[in-house]
Amino acid sequence: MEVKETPILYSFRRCPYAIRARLALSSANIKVEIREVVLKEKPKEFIEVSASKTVPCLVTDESVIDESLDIMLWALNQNDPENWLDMPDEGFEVINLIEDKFKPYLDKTKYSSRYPKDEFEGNRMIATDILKDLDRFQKGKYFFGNKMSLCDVAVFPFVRQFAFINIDWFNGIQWRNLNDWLNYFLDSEMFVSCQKKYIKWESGNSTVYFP
Ligand SMILES: N[C@@H](CCC(=O)N[C@@H](CS)C(=O)NCC(=O)O)C(=O)O
Repeated sequence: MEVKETPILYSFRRCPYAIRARLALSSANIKVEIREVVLKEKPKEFIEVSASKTVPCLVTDESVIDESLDIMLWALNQNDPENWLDMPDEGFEVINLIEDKFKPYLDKTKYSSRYPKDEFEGNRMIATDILKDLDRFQKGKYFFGNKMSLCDVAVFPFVRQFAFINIDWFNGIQWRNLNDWLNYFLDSEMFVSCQKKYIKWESGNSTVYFP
């Protein structure tokens, strides 16, 4: 019988893309060797293998998967006990909207000191309006009804990041469902167990497995 190597996941605890990759690997119950990358000191092993030099990056004995959504799909296509892939195609449109339209304004709000001061309110408002549309769009407890799907999991880490720029301000908005949805994730065993702290990986460290 062919023995497969344990895949290696280059990850960073706080990165929203890495969070969603870990959530999918954990749901699929796929064990990986986790290597915590400090983005300012990327290890040479990571630089050599990742074309984009971004985390997450999953190295299997067959390929290198450099995009978080591809890592999620790779994991869930092998094992999807919670049926996250059971989602209308519209889910991918929502994921794209968050990555392409929301993320730039999330960054401009979060890292506002890098941008002109007078643009802060406008940038934050653009990001908030996108989330308000999503809030109206939500069809139940989750985006597509009462069952969690890939879309919820792929989008959650970005909404979380935006909310915690100023959680009091975020909580002050009259959300229809989005705040309950966010809190559900934040309090879930699933998320908490994906946010364990790991020390920075260096060649020669003993192997750490996730989940
Ligand atoms: N499209 C990539 C984006 C990943 C990404 O941008 N990750 C950030 C961290 S949140 C990163 O590694 N940035 C590289 C750097 O800061 O040097 C994915 O979905 O995996």
